[in-house]
Amino acid sequence: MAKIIPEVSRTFNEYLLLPNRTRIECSTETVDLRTPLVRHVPGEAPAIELLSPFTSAIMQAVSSPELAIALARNGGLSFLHHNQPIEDQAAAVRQVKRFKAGFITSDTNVRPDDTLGHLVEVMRRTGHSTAAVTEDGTATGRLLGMVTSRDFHPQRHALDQPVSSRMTPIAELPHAGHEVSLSEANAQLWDQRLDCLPVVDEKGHLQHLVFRSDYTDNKRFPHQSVDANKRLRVGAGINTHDYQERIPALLEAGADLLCFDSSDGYSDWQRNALTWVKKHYPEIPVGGGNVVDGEGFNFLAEAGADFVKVGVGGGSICITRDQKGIGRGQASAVMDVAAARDEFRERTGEYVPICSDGGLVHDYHVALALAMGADFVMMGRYFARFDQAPGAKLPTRDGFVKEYWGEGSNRARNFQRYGQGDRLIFEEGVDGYVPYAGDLNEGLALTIAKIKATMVSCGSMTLPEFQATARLTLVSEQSFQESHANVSLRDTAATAV
Ligand code: RVP
Repeated sequence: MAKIIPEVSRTFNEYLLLPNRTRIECSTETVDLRTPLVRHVPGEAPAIELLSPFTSAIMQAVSSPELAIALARNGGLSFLHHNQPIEDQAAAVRQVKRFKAGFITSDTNVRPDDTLGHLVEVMRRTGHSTAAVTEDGTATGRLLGMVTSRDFHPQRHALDQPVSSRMTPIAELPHAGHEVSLSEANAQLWDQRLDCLPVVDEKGHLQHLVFRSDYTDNKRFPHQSVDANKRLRVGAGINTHDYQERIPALLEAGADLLCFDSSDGYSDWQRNALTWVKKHYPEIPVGGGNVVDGEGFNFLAEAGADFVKVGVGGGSICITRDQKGIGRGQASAVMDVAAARDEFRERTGEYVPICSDGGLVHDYHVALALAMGADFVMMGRYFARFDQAPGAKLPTRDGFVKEYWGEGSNRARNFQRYGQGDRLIFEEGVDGYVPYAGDLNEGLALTIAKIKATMVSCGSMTLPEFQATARLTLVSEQSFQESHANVSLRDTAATAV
């Protein structure tokens, strides 16, 4: 007969934190959310740590270069998804590593012989009113001029005219060489009263645009995740199928760390792949997962995983539990794996961080996951709601939504993740929408503020202290009801998550 685990499989909604004594020096200004990302000896600094314990899911609908840049600037980290050709994923890594604050890669580009009508269409699509005119119409082609929405009017100028008829040609266009610093670029913007300064390389190919409005941008992000050369950090998802070809390309592009992405990481496939990575690239941190218990954690930690992701079936777009009857309540999974991690540390003298992946619906769930022992969290739905996520933003009767689809859905067809052979035989994910939530910088700042406030109530100034001292209580269905407002709300905005 099958073995039945006596503990009930529980999830975050079933728990609340009890307040602990808050000392005077413990405030939201003094709370430090620093956390280790990779295996290390306790007491020694980990090779990579995050100043905010957030990573974005290894998903098409979530981890694009734009999102990775925004998240790393806020102290977290993205794992760029592997459900794309190797060269595309490597190019995405390169895009993040080449990011220079204030130096924008132009996303609104046309050729000189494109029509003004085409330009209007491109500007409408990107929402930007400044376009680079390059020889081949790409962001890195030879720069021939610039054209802005102030240079023509769709009612005044024939839309079948070429862009070249209205652009400012390069000979008359102030621009800078690629060695220009941000402060020099800004000086030029102000001295010459420009809105935008194109930066070109020695062959005249466009590299970046610097806008006047980005001038103060850099000061907004004191906690950025950066490498020794001050470049933003970025991770890359890999699978157990083509890793031998994919990894060299990702590392060549500058990926800081890797993570095997699988709905079930407790497998010989993943152990063999981890062994291969550790043999060929011992200096590169690589995570494994997903698992839901101590047994799975030990298996991957012993195979060399530098961190282990926890969670099966709890993702907001996930139907693995419906389809296969596999999974575990996320709270039980995190607490079980955290206990195994601590036991592994006692036994081996090495600390292997764990990540709670999926099923975090409310901001306070993040605090619960951290209190339960997670070193950091991974979220898909949460990040998919922001401007920087790749899904389309669509209007509905009640406001805007963003597209969000699972890697196990027919839309993503990520068969490498689901171990169903070389094609997806049945879906393990759905294709849907999430409420649009605006700019990541603002949304994440709010979430961080709430987590810090929770930690202050629990009297903790650091995450290790929070994990060591937090007290959790199980809630009954009745007390869960009591937790919500029990009046008719005047302002519905107050209920928005
Ligand atoms: P959520 O944050 O609840 O949206 O969950 C995101 C997580 O769900 C991912 O990090 C991944 O582990 C899992 N996932 C991704 N696709 C699917 C699926 O199609 N079933 N599940």
